[in-house]
Amino acid sequence: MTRQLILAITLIVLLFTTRLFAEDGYRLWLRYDKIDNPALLIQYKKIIQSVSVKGNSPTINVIRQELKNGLTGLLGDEIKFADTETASVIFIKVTSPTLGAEGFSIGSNTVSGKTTIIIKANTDKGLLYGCFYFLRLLQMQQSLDNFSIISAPEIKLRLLDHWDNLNRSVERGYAGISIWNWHTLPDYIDQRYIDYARANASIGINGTVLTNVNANALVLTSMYLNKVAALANTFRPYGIKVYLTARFSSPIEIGGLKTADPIDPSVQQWWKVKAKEIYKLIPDFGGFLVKANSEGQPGPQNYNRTHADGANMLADAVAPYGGIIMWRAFVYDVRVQKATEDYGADVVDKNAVPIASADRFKQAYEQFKPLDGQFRKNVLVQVKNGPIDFQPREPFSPLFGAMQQTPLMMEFQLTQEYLGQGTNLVFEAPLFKEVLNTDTYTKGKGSVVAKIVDGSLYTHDISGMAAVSNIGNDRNWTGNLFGQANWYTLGRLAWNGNISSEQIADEWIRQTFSNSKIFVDDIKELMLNSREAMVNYMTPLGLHHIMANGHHYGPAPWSDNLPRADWNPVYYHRADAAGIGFDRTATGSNALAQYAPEVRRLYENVNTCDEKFLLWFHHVSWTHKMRSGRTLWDELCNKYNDGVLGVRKMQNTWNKFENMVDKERFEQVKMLLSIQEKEAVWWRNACLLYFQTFSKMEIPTAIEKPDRTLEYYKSLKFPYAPGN
Ligand code: GCW
Repeated sequence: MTRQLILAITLIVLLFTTRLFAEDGYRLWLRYDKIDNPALLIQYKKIIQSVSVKGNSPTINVIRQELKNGLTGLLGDEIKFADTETASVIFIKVTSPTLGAEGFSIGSNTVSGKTTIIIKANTDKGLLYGCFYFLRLLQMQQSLDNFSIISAPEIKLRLLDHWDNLNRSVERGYAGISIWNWHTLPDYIDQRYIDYARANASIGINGTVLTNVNANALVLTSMYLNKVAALANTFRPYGIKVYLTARFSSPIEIGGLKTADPIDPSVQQWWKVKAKEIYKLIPDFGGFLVKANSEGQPGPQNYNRTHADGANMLADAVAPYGGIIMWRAFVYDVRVQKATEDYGADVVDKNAVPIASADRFKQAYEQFKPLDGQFRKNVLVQVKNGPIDFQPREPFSPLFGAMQQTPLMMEFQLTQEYLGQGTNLVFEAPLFKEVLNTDTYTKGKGSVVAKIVDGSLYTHDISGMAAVSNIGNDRNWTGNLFGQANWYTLGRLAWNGNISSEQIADEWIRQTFSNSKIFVDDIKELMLNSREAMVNYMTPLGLHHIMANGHHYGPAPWSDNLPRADWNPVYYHRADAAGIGFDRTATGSNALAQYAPEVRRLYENVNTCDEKFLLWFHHVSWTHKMRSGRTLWDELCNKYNDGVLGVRKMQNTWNKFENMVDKERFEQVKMLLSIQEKEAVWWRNACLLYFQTFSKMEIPTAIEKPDRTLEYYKSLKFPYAPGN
């Protein structure tokens, strides 16, 4: 073959593969394709002729690079850089008390026909956020005429929590394996690390916890710390700090000590020396996230010490360097569980006696509320949004508002462990907003969760919002393309808690797919309804925790064989001949007493309780009359069916746009929606058939009859379901 021929073939192959991969979702919401509105493009080109960005710090260089890629892509011509005097888009460092360390202002000004856009910030990082905001305006095809915006984040720590293990498996991960390739670090810097940092910076995320809360002490050894430092160096120009999870028993496992008792001076010293080592490698290391005395993880209670003792010991170790400790409140009663002596495995004591009267709902509050005021200034207690565990719908955790002297950090879950995992399209913004907007009444009316989390209600200097990552090494990062919208949501909500779900969806759709009005309107509606559809086909009317054991994939309300009573679905739904639901009023576990009286009153009466939460708080008779006039049983059947219909509606909407979405992404979403439809039917049928064995009532005739038996659904097994 001649050289020319080889070249030609190579070119064709290249062309073909670039087209093939052109729209595989890798570019997330930073696609920077040429503006497809010719009139607007002419306007933009007229305004944006050259850009000025002074200085050459690593962050400033990142800004220049992003503008070069972004503007060149969006406008279709190579963008020019010029000096401040002549440029039409100008980035300037200023000294402004309103902008803080991360905020920016951006505005346009037209003088005698010439428009100038000015982006100001106190810091390089503020300019970086301003740069991404500017690019977003263009991607969303917004007008650049006379606008002026000031934007600064409400929450200080805006974090992704990766549940990534050192062997690259991801706990509850449904998007491939971990993007951290520990084996080739520190020398090999995958382009993904950089694109990860760009994506996060573009939505204001400023920290990443690299490792699983079910922690491995090895990450604190010097070999791994060097790898962590390489990631920290890569992320630093993008304003992103790294954090690690700290296994409480590390002094024993990698330090050769006999104990990890937080009051023991040798243990305290070990952590101090470890912190010194870390900060030498990573001067801006963020700090530690800790899961202790929870689900078999070791912690201070192994030594009869409190969570505060444990957190404070670590806090003292990182304090000299400005580090923080995020101590998780995801704990439930350890009396039924004990860790093994060598701390090596998560072991449940099978002989321990389940405490029948205890309610897992109450246990985090019972353990943490008494410790309020005992934590060091650099400790945040990280609380999951609800009292149980990231269910499709939970009331807010009663800890919000109860620990007024401690900064409480929000923990959401992006990865869809309980929300249909990798196959289901569920836009989570409405779930997060529902919690943030809920009034705790702990300091009178208006004491919404959002104000507790951002530190404004009880005046805390540090504040944080984290979410368990849904990112893996799948080409499109999140497995399900719409999972990207949930990642996007975390950044936007942590920056500005007032932004609506609708706006978040709108921004994401325009940048990820198209600015076409009909497309944006319809897909927005699809996204906004997706969470309620899922609640309906999985856990309507306040049902919760009725999924399969272990991998949590699919329904198993019948499940009752796990060693801890409070791991079993039957513990949560309590269905019997009389009715269904968990009585958490004064006649039951009285968990409602953990809320302010105003909240308690909202839920304590079975006749006035918001039906969305009914079975969270009441054991309700099958014939109880619902607001619709139906019996509880009929309502349950209808809700389950509505969920299925909701998914079918999503399918119809999506299918309308075959010609407006590139083939690869269109087909992917279409196939996943069809899996989601089957799974919704599965949930509905399995749950109704099972609950029917108690209600002994007919499924209303208007509702599709289950085409399989309960035995069939019970027999389904998924030994290799992912994420477990
Ligand atoms: O949601 C549950 C998960 C566990 C997880 C735990 C936690 C990391 O099933 O996989 O462990 O919560 O949040 O600690």
